[in-house]
Amino acid sequence: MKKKRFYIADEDEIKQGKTTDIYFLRTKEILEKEKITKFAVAEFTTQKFPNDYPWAIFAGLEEVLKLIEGLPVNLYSLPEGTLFTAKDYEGYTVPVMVIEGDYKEYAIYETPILGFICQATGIATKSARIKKLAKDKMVLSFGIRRMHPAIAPMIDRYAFIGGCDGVSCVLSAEMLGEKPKGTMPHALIIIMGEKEAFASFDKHMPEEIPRIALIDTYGDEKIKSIEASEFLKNKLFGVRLDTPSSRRGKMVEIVKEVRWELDIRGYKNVKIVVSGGLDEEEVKELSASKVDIFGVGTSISNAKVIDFSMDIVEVEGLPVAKKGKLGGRKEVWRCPNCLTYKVTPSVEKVREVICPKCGNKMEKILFKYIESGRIVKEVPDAKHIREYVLKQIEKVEI
Ligand code: PCP
Repeated sequence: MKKKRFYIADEDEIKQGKTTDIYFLRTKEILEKEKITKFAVAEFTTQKFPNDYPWAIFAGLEEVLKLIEGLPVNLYSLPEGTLFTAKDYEGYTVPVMVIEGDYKEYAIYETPILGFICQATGIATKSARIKKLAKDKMVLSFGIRRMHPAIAPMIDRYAFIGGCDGVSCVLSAEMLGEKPKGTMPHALIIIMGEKEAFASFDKHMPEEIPRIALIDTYGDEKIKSIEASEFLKNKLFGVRLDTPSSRRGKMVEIVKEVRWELDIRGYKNVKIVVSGGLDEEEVKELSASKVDIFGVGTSISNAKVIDFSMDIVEVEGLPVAKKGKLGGRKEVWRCPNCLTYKVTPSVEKVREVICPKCGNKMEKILFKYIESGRIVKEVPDAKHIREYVLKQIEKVEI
């Protein structure tokens, strides 16, 4: 193995299944040596979400397709960005993805597939929850500094798909086809001094970069917001409050004061950006206040994973699920109106399902994405998936 600078798996190693757990490699070896070929259907489900979330945003599919492409298997899945519940209306677990084929052909990929969807779905779900709590306010993903840089583009992709309006990472934005979003760091002010930093930012940054002055480095948020407004006048787009926790009494009150003082001096257009230690409670509380933009880091980039598992439920057409799991292949239906889920056994060949909650006709929502290793259904780009997510979260409670 070539000497690595960083402790990461590269694309080829992931594609070759080298990030698998050893016991899958041993299983594959045994099945090959015993010349056992069994057509197995395996599904991906989760028993419950972290913190009893009522719903989650399924994500990670595009990367799974790239991993599985070329293997002699079929793959069915919820579309990327689909809001789902862990259990259906009657409490049956909802399969989000199904893979089928000769088991030994896909055995070693269980680990990387789970890795892709568990973390991606966790980040997209947290991002969607924070975006919903932020109401119409902008949410920027500032959290890659808390995670291994090798996964920065992944974190920001799913933060964006989940609903964030922008990401701060240069490479992530490039891969998303977006412009990176950010303000200025305390470091610039510590090195140059406040007014010099504001003036130089304005002098050197291209016009389209919003002039957002960071005002909590040394002084009082109210006083410094006024000073920055009077210094940059109509060039000032906003002020960022990243008040350290030791000074962060009631942020809602600080924001109210800043808004009042700026408004009575005619700086009604100056936006208020808040960042630092924001999670659901803080965003919920502040979204009712005069904050315009939230900079959210750790709570999204370090979001709890969704604990998916893969389970073989059918072998050679016979139901074989282990204890605690439901046997046999299943159809997954979702109500287009209230997003309620219903799972039916495929053997029953159910043709129509009426939503038990709102009476609407439900729709099948597991689609074939891979047929004999060939991708037969494309995943839309991140922007379209984000819009799909925003439409769905309008229909549900947090
Ligand atoms: C942090 C930095 C991040 C924010 C806060 C994310 O401020 O701006 O973008 O924080 P979170 O992870 O708590 O949500 P600082 O650490 O003060 O850094 P800087 O001076 O670079 O803005």
